[in-house]
Amino acid sequence: MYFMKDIVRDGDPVLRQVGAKVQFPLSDADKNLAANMMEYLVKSQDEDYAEKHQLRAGVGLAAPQVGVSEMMASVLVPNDDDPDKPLLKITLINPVIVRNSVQRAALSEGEGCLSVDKDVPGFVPRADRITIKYDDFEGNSQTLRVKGYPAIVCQHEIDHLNGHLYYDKIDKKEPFELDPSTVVIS
Ligand code: K2U
Ligand code: NI
Repeated sequence: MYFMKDIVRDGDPVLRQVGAKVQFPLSDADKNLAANMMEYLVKSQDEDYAEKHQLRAGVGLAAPQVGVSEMMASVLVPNDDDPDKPLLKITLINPVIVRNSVQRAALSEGEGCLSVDKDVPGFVPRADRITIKYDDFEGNSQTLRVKGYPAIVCQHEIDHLNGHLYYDKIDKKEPFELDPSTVVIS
């Protein structure tokens, strides 16, 4: 299980590296990495456990954020209507975004990051719909199409694998300026 002490913070060079491709068959270390990252997300969304262990809630966690410079990220987007059926629960291995919609989207509250302690205000414009090619645990290539909030989360995590942080995308001069066609997600 990871705790906040295990989360690498902004300034550590690992967050600015491009992760290494994950090799198959998966090593035991990579299987454990995937399990531990997803476990963090599950436990961080359990209010009692998160409070007891001082976990920041997360809907995504990328391997570089726990100091492993590899192309692997976990995503757990809860479904407010049915806690037992998350909107998206997936481990993305070697993910590549192969299609981006022209339509942009941004979260109305901006973004945060478990690896960035400071609050960086501003909109983070991203694609509203994406197609991701990734490898599953057996090394088979899979395709995932997501839109809206799950797409925002996947892009945030895939950015981590390529050494990018959310505030890189905030317009420094006009942080709250958005193209009028951008979908604002609350
Ligand atoms: O990668 C991380 O640091 C995890 C982020 C993921 C994130 C995705 C999209 C937009 C913002 C952040 C954490 O989940 S940040 C905390 C959080 C928790 C619940 C909902 C939104 C953000
Ligand atoms: Ni992050």
